[in-house]
Formats: sequence, C-alpha cells, structure tokens
Amino acid sequence: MTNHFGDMEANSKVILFIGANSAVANPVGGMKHALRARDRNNAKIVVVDPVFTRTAAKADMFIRIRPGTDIAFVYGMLHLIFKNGWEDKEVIKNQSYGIDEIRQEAKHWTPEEVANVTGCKEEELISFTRLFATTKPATLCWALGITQHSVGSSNTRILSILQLVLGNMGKPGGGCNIIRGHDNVQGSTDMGNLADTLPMYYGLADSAWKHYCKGWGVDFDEFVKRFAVSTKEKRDKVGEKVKGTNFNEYFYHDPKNPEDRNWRNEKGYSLAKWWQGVLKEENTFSSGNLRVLWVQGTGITSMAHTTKIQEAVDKLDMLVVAEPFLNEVAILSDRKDGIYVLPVCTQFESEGYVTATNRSAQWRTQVIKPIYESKEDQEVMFLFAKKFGFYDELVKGMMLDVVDGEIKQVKNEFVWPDDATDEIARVGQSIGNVGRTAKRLKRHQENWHNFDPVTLMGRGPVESEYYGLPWPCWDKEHPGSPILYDITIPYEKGGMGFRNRFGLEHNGVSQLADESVTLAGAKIKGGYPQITKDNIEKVLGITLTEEEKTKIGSSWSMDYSGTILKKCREFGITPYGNARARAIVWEFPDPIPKHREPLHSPRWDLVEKYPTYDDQERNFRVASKFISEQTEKDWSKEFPTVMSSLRLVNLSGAGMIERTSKYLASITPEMFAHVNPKLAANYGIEDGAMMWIHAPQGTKIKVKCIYSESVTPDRICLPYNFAGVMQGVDLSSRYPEGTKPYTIGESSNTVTNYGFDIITQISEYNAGLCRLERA
Ligand SMILES: Nc1nc2c(c(=O)[nH]1)N[C@H]1C(S)=C(S)[C@@H](COP(=O)(O)OP(=O)(O)OC[C@H]3O[C@@H](n4cnc5c(=O)[nH]c(N)nc54)[C@H](O)[C@@H]3O)O[C@H]1N2
Ligand SMILES: Nc1nc2c(c(=O)[nH]1)N[C@H]1C(S)=C(S)[C@@H](COP(=O)(O)OP(=O)(O)OC[C@H]3O[C@@H](n4cnc5c(=O)[nH]c(N)nc54)[C@H](O)[C@@H]3O)O[C@H]1N2
Ligand SMILES: [Mo]
Repeated sequence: MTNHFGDMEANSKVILFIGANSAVANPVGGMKHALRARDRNNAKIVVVDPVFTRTAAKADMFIRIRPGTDIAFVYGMLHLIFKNGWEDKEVIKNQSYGIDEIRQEAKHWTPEEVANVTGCKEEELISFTRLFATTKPATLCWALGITQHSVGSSNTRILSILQLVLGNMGKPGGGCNIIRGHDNVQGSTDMGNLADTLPMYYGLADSAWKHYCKGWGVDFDEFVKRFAVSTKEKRDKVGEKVKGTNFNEYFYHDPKNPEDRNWRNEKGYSLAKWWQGVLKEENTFSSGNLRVLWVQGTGITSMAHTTKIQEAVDKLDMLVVAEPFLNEVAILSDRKDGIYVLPVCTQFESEGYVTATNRSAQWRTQVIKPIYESKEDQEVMFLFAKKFGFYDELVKGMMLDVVDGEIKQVKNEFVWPDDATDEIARVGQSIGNVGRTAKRLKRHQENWHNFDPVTLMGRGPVESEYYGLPWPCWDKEHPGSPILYDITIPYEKGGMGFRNRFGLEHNGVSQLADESVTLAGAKIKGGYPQITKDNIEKVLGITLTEEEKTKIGSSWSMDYSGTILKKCREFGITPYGNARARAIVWEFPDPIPKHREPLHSPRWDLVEKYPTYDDQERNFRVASKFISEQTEKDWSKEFPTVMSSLRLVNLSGAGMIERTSKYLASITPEMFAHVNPKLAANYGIEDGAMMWIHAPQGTKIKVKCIYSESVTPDRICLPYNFAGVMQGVDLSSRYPEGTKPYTIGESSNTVTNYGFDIITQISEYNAGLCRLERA
C-alpha cells in the first residue's frame, strides 16, 4: 500500500475498487474511509468486478467484467488515456522507463476489443476512463480479485503502471492501496514467511545469508553446513547456469544430480504446491520427498487442491499442527498415527507488534497469560530449537547491538519481545526498519490519543512522528513515511523518490531519475544511484575516514555501522537512490503485462489469440503446466460455468475459528454457492436445493444452491471457509472429541481449478470452470 486509509479519506477524489470487496472483507478499513471520502470530498466510488458485490451496491458506478480480464480492461483505459493526451508527460519523461512499450501495446486495446474480451460495455469503459484520468487525485484499491490468477503478478503491475502514467504515484489521495488480508499480513510478508526470501525481501543469495549471519552473531561458514552444500569447484565444472524467475537470480547446478546444489540459495516449496514435493508425481527439484509438514498458523484447507493435500497428508511421515484451534488439515486424513496437535495460545495471550496494510506498526500488550497448557508461538519455536540443538544460535541475535559501528554481544539474557523487535529493526535495513524500535513503538501505543487518524501525525510526546512509524523509517530519529514516493517532502519528513533497484542502465537508457527530479531539500540534485561502499564518496563528494572505511557495509541495506544512513541524512537523501520506475521487467516471462486467457477459459475462441504462458519447467521447486493444460481441449464444452471466490462477513480464512462460535456459525449454517436463477433453471435446481459442482480435474463438491442476482448466468461464486466434508463424504467422526465446529461443509478448494501465477505461484482461485448438476 503506497498511501493510507486516512489519506484516501481526506484527499482522494475518485476511488476505484478493482478485485476488492471491501464492504465485506474490510468494512472498517477500506470501506469506511471510502464512504467518508465521499461525504467529505464528494469522491466518486467505482467498482470493477465480475460480481455485483456489497461494495458495488454502495458505488457510484459499477462495471462488470469477466474474471481474469483486468489487463485487457486497464489497457483499454490506457488506450484512451494516450489517445486523449491525459497522461502525465513529465512523470513519463523524467521518472519512468518503458512506457513507450506500454503505449504500443495499448494501441491494440480499442474499446471494441476490450468489450469483446472483458464483457464490459464500450460506453462504460469510456466514461469511467474519462472520470478516472481527468479527476485528480485518483486512487485505486485492489485485493484478491487481482492477485489470485495465473496472471496475478501482471495484474498488479498494470495497475501500478496506470497510476504512474496518470501521475498519481507519490501523491496524497493517489497511489495504489492494496488492501492486505489478514491481521498482520504485511508484517508476516516483511518477516519473510515465504519460501523465496529471507526476511525483509533480502532474497537467498549468499550476500543475504552473510548479512543475516552477522546480525544473528553466527559464523557463516558454520551456519551453511546446515544445508547440503556442493563445492564451488564442482559446481563450476559440471554446473549449468539456469535462469530463475526472480530478479537477478541464477542457480548453478547439475540438473542431473540433485545432490549437487546449494540448497540455501534456492527457493523452497510454496504453500500452494508443497504437496507436489510429497507426491512427486510432477517434476520436482529436490533431493528427496518431503516427509514432514509443520503447520503453524495457516488453515491448509484454505489452499487449493484439497484432494491432493489429502493424498499428501496420507503419505507424510509426520504432520504437526501448532495452533489455538484444531486445524482441519488434521482430519483430512484417516491415518491413526503421526499427527501431533500442539496447543498454541492466541494473540491476546502474547505480546509484540503487528504491521498494518499501510506499513504502520502497532504494539500489542498481553491481555492474559496463556491459558491451560497452551504456549506462545515463540515458545514452541524455542523448544523446537532446544530439541534440535540450535537454541543458542536462534536467540543470540537478541543479545547483540551495534557498538562503535560494529555488532557486539551486549548482554547474556534477552527480554521478549522487546529484544526481538530491536533485532528486527537492526537487521531489516532493506525496508527502512532501523527506526522501528520497541521503545518507540511502545510509546506510540501509549499515545494513541495523540495521533491524528487522518494525517497519522502525532503531537505532544510523539510530536512530528507518524503513527506506527510506517516504513521506511530510516533511523531512530526518522518519523516514518506515510506516503511512498512523495518527492515534495524532505527526507526527514518521509519523502523519497523511486528506488534504484535494477541497475544503472538498461538497453543504454539510464535507470536514474532525470536531473530535474530532486527530493525536496536534498543536497544531491536529480537522480542518483543506491548508495554503496564503492560509490558513496563519489556520489556525495565526500571522503570517508579510515575507520569509517573499515566498518562500512557493502551497501545501504547491509551496513550495520550506520555510516551510509548517517551520511545520507546529512545530505537529505534516501539511501536507496532516486530512480525511474520501470514498466518493463526484463527478467519476467512477460516483460510488459499482457492479457492471457485463464488456463480454463470460457472463451475458446480467444485462447489462440491470447494464449497463456509456456509450461514452466521450474518455479520454487516444481514444474507447472500452463499452455499444455490450456490447450488440452476446449474445457468449456464440458465445464461451461465460471467459478470465483466470495468472502463472508461472518467467516474468515479456513473458517475454523468462526465455525466454532455458535452465533457466527448460525449465520451461514451450510456451505453454499450463489447461482443466478436462470442458470439454475437450466439444470432444474431449485433455490435451497443441493447440487453438485464438478471441476475439470475430476473432483466434485455437494453444496446448497442459493439463488442470487449478484452473479450473471454464466458464472457462480462460492465461499471458501468450510471444511469437514470431502466430495460428499462427511468427515465428522475424525474430529478429536470436543473439537468439531458448529458447522462443517465442503471446501470450495476441492474444486478450485489447476492454475498458478507464473511468478508468485498463488492459485487460480477466481477464474476456474465448473459444471452444475442437481443432487
Ligand atoms: N469477513 C472476512 N473478512 C476477510 C477475510 C475473510 O475470510 N472474511 N479474509 C481476509 C483476507 S485473508 C483477505 S486476503 C481479504 C481479501 O479481500 P478481498 O479481495 O476484497 O475479498 P474477495 O471477496 O476475495 O474479493 C475479491 C473480489 O474480486 C472479485 N473478482 C474475482 N475475480 C476477479 C477478476 O478477475 N477481476 C476483478 N476485477 N475482480 C475479480 C470477486 O468477485 C470479489 O468481489 O479479506 C480479508 N477480510
Ligand atoms: N478458494 C479460495 N481459497 C483461498 C482464498 C480465496 O479467496 N478463495 N483466499 C486465500 C487467502 S488470501 C488467504 S490469506 C488464505 C487464508 O486462509 P488461512 O491462512 O487458512 O486463514 P485462517 O483460517 O485465518 O488461518 C489461520 C490459522 O491460524 C490459526 N491461528 C490463529 N491465531 C494463531 C496464533 O496466534 N498462532 C498460531 N500458531 N496459529 C494461530 C488458526 O487456528 C487457523 O487455523 O486462504 C486462501 N485461500
Ligand atoms: Mo489473504
């Protein structure tokens, strides 16, 4: 999220919800502030969605598009923007790279072609584009309707490009407001609960491991022995350079010899496809089968392909579930041993900070001590580390600090969670986390009443700091950055240009901002590169002392000495550079976003014109099918109906927590799907009757048909918050005594179609196909 909800409320003149149903999913966050923006500023609210949602019911304009066609829709907007000269020519010339290619692609997307592909009306596209492009500032909000597709990552890029082209980036009331899902989902991403990077997006290269080892106070050469390592000599001799899908990522390995790999530098299995590592039925890249699954805080039945998950759970050596509620993955299998359920306490029984969708941190105090035999999450991890002999190394980082520009051990005991917070601040330089110390965050908690909820600005004891120190918060004096990429305010108030992350030039074009683009108050004029040990003297025109030279880290994000940050503060510049935003991601399969039909498309006539990607030999640790799946046959003949996900106000995620509440459960006592009466009539299914939903992979679920005009007759939508019934079979008897929730039902993820985003591997939850049958 580049901006924040208070900013949207105070400054936005148009608010687009695209692929977000905030009235249901974020009523207090996104929705309330949007409605207030309308009250305060007469802001217009527009919804672009395949379904007439509750958010749409509150909107000034609703445009219905077919699931999976957002790229076509946005190019249609760009087509009109360029044609009418509504683009921000200064931003394009001085702060962007690759917009010419976008302009070229946009030429193809005439209103006529957009209407053909997306199903919207030409007049809707035209009138909405005029409103969005000519009213400033305009903001857009997206969520899962954008990301949960095989083209999810391209979807997010084209929306960012739209805002760049219109000059809405870095402006109050503008930006891209991605309404993140769970409580602390931004924080958990920052903390690297991901298979492809160390915390704070450092990646997995050895430079990242070395940075962490330093911050943890452990020896790198010793540490890497925990991984299977091949010798460099061996690698260079037989190794082959294989291009990964992420930035600058290359693996050296002998493809024929899985033992000969440096596993620490390679992505693990993703949550979406870990089961492939157990079943090994498709190509996987690992030295053996996955044998143990440890689950701590994710529902699993909320993931796609529950029948595959079921098979995998059957085959595992061991499944561990460490959670406050019984995770229903534990009852998928009827195995009698090898499943361990560890009771973990809830957030109310623990302390620490969470990070909100706008990058603000919030400290939370323990309300009560953990009840019964439950333990806090970190305690479970500590016991694990003790058992496996690395407890000392695990906790050492909490007893270190920077003394005279070097990391040193400063005490022999740690205080949880304060010292963990300070360790995260010290190590997390890449997102500007250095200023987010426990002391400051606790002070913010004590001063809630002293912050303005609209500007986030503090007064009194928190004078001139933004609430929760939204990152980047470069150092311990920095106030945090409420709006990303705002160059009109100085460094010390949270200003910044675009980050220089992808080199100095590409195809002979400088990637730095034009000389006319200077951060307010900065002593360095125009664009400049990210600051490193090698360039600091030249860029800043200074000479470092010998002591500074020995202590300085290799770059701004790996400099425990703090030298780079200190010098940058003196010059009023951000350490990460002042660059151009790139519209071309040259490492990706689609350097500029392209519309590609879903793997199972209801429009066979468009598959040839807009085919999906080539099959992917490897992403994370597995192969994925794309074109071979898409063109196997015209799936829509047998499965004519599009299927997408729906969220419910009373249930959340895998739904176990709420379904164990009598009152919440009673609101939706059964699993169901919303079906247009016309579609249901074709199959003779009455309102409230049971029906089967069949999926292309041969799976089926039995759910209640609920008539709804919110969906058109070509599509249905269904909630994903149930489990406990599998393809018509009731699994009630498998719940340990006293753990069965008030309601159980089929998981929609039993019929979620095959399909994964080419970069992130998120599942295609929103544009699959199905067939209905009266039960
Ligand atoms: N009560 C409740 N609140 C929740 C949750 C919950 O389970 N229950 N979950 C939380 C979580 S984890 C998250 S991530 C957020 C998610 O928040 P949202 O993403 O707002 O929730 P969804 O209902 O998935 O909304 C996605 C919208 O995208 C639409 N859509 C589907 N396909 C497409 C498409 O191709 N293009 C476009 N433009 N739209 C499409 C859907 O019809 C739907 O209206 O909600 C959070 N809040
Ligand atoms: N078909 C379909 N599938 C989807 C989606 C969709 O739109 N459609 N949305 C996807 C999205 S965006 C998401 S985020 C996921 C959400 O799905 P999940 O990640 O499964 O979400 P929850 O059910 O909230 O899972 C939280 C789990 O954590 C446990 N828990 C709660 N608090 C704590 C704690 O303090 N410590 C520990 N250790 N455990 C705790 C709970 O018992 C619960 O089992 O679902 C995804 N799946
Ligand atoms: Mo989510």
